[in-house]
Amino acid sequence: MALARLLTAVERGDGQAVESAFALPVDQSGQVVGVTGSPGAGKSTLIDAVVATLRAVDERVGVLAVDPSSPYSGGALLGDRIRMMRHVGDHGVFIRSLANRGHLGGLSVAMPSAVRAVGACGFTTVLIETVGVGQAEVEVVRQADTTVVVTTPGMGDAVQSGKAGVLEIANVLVVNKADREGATETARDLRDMLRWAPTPAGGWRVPVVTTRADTGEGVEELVEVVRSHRSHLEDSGELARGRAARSVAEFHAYARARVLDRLDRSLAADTGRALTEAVADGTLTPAAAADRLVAGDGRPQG
Ligand SMILES: Nc1nc2c(ncn2[C@@H]2O[C@H](COP(=O)(O)OP(=O)(O)OP(=O)(O)O)[C@@H](O)[C@H]2O)c(=O)[nH]1
Ligand SMILES: [Mg+2]
Repeated sequence: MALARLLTAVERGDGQAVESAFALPVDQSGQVVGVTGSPGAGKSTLIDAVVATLRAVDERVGVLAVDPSSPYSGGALLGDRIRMMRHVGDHGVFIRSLANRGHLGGLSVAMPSAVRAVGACGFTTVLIETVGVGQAEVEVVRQADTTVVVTTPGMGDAVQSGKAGVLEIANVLVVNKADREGATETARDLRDMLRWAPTPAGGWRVPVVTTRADTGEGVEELVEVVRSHRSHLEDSGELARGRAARSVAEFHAYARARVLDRLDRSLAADTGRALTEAVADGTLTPAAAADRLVAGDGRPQG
C-alpha cells in the first residue's frame, strides 16, 4: 500500500518522501485525536473500541502509535497489534506504529508528516496513541486537535498524571476500567481537581468520561465528547489557530533538524576536522572554534 511505504520513508527521515508528504493537501475537515496516559491504562483497547464505533457509522479512521521499541516509551507493541486485530483487512482502517529511528529530528519531524499523510489519504479521524510518561510523548500529542488523557481508578494514577503535566494537556479525561473499584470516586476527584483549574482561553471545561474499554461501555459518550470538542475548537477559531501554530512548530522542527544535519556534515568535513584538531592541541578555544565553524570560516588559526 502506498501510504504504508510513504510512512516507512517518513519514519526514516527520507527527505524526498517527507517533501511529498509535506505537499499533500491538508484536509481541514478531519480531527486528529491524541490518546495518552499511563502504561496499561487501556489506551489501545479504548482506541480499538472508538475505531469500532466510528466504523459503525462508516467513518474512515487512521491509528498511529508511537512504537514502544523507541527510547520514548516502554509498552507492548505486539499487544497493541493483537488488540486491534479485528480491524485488519478493513480498508476503512489504517493502523501503523511509528518508531523513532534516531534520525535527526526524530518523531517531532516524522509524526506531523505521518499525520498529514494519513489524513490526506481520506482517514478523516486520526488517533495517535502514546504513553504519557515523558516530555517527548507530550510533544507528540501536541500534534492533535484534541487530547484525551486516559487514567484508571485510584487517585495515585490521577495524581501521577497531574505531576507529569499530563492533566494540563487534557481536553477530555477518561477514567477507564470502570469495572474496577473506585472508578466513581476517581471521576469525582478529577472533576473536583478540574474545578480549581483556571478556565482555558476558549472556555472549554474538560469533561470526565467513565469507560470500560474492554466491553465498549461509555465509548459512545467518549466519541460524542471528542466530537463536541472539535465543534468547540471550530466555533472559537481555535482549530485554525492551533493548526497554524503546529505548522509553524513543524517548520521549526524541520529547520532545526536540517541545521543539525548540516552541522554534522561540516564537523566531519576538512574544515571541521581542522578545527577539532586545533581545539584538541590547545591552539583554539572551543567557543572560538564553534564560532568559526558556524561562520563557515574554517581557518583554525589567526
Ligand atoms: N478490567 C478492565 N480491563 C481493561 C479495560 N480496558 C482495558 N483493559 C485491559 O488492560 C490491559 C491493558 O490494556 P491496553 O489497551 O493494552 O493498555 P495501553 O494503555 O494501550 O497499554 P500500553 O500501550 O502498554 O501503555 C489489557 O489487558 C486490557 O484488556 C477495562 O475497561 N476494564
Ligand atoms: Mg497500547
